[in-house]
Amino acid sequence: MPTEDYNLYTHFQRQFLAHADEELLCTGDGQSYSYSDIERKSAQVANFLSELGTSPGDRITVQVEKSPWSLCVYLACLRAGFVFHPLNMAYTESELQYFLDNAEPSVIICDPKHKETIKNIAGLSLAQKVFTLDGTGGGDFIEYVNTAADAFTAVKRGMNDLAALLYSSGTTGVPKGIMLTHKNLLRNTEALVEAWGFSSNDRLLHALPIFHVHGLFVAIGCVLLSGASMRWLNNYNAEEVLRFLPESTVMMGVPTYYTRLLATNKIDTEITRNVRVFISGSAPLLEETFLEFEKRTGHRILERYGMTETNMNTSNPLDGMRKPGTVGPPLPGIEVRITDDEGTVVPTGTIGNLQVKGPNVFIGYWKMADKTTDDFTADGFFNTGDKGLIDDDGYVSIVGRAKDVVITGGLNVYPKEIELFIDDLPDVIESAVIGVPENDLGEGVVAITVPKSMGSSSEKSIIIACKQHLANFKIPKRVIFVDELPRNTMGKVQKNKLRNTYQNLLK
Ligand code: MCA
Repeated sequence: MPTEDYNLYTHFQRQFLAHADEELLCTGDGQSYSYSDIERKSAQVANFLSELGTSPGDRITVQVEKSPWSLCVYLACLRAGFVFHPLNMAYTESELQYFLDNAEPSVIICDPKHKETIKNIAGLSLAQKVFTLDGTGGGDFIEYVNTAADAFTAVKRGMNDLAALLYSSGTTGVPKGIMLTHKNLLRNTEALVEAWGFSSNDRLLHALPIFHVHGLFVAIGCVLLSGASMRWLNNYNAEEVLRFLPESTVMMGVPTYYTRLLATNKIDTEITRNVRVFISGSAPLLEETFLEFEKRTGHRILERYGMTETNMNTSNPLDGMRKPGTVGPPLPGIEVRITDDEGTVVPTGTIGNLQVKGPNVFIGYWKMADKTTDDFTADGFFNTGDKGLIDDDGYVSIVGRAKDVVITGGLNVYPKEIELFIDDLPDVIESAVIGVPENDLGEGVVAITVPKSMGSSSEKSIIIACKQHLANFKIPKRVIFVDELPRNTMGKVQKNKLRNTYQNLLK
């Protein structure tokens, strides 16, 4: 019996053929690319990378600005079976060192301004396979790619073949590589296209970065599996979004995108008249944002819930009741359950540990077999580390986190990573990093620090030191000095107390 081909690109291909001459994307400055333009360019990238000797399963590390060409690199990796390894542009040299050592890529594509740094990190064996690509299609990569053939037959992929490796910093301070297969991405995208009613009539306003699940797999996936088109903005800017809302039928974003729209006086029923659904995720959407957005536009934002390890798990319905403060029922084919700390499923309405099982769930952490075993139950559920409950209607609410993590502007920051760095600074005894409410980003990172002696260190010097080693979104917005950290009888820092004390610090 022939086995199923899970290559995600092969499943997109139907739309590439059906809509060959139609627009797939248009940039903010009006450059239009048809489905066949992107099909041919991504074939050239796949051919060029293959000619370098890259084989299916090899990692391709990509740290570049969002552009039509960066989309082609992603699609080329899918087509050729390479493992796409995207990196946030904000990562610093020391962070990059870890990712490159751990992922062991065969090829690195980076922005021209990072080339020398990355070549040094990559070392001699890889240095000749470092190519440059900037946000306008400049750099040596495209010069090489332009000479490659523009047809490529996608390789067949089995159910466990990797499509992407995405890193998430962990509670221990060490980032983990999350192994996502073609099957994970395919099954989740199919579920989302169905749940959100995507069709070739849709035009998505795409302002998200494409180095995370939200902008990469959810947004691009829904468009390419349904034959839709997108307005492709390099980053989020409320004025630009307002400019293109009238032509859009769907917008996806983190809650900050919606609070920033509300902060303008221009978001109303008229400008959103063609939008059929606004989707929010990656961070909790405050009920007040939901209600204010409905008041101003008539739209009830559809909130859904996912994580890098699982892509999307639950979604409020397209048709039917969207309940603010909930993330909706599980998507078809996905099981969600709430358990107590012993692993027993708790009754409806009870708060507990949120666990997930389904074809969307990743196959494990890269080179971390023990960590993988720890995070799965004996019956195959993934322990998300989120605390939640399921109500009588089957709607899931996320009510807290078992893991110590801050979500700022839709990005996860693990306090341990920042504490380890600050604690190592010469004038610091110890620190506790917390998230506190912040109007724009939802939560902001704050470092409560015990100095060797009061006045030996300054807020500014700690922030400057952090900026040299940590990506910009991890930098504390404030550093507060205290004589000692509050601890319980076991000696554990009481972060709840700190969060209470400083709850108004960034408001
Ligand atoms: C930038 N800064 C941030 C953030 N982004 N600080 C904290 N949190 C952030 N997210 C810093 C900048 O370095 C700068 O620092 C200062 O804040 C102001 O920058 P600004 O230019 O205003 O920021 P921005 O460019 O407007 O970016 C904010 C943003 C952006 C639009 C919210 O971070 C964004 O697009 N976030 C979306 C992230 C995303 O795609 N998440 C999905 C993850 P300074 O002033 O010192 O220079 S995927 C996921 O979570 C899953 C699985 C899911 O369910 O979706």
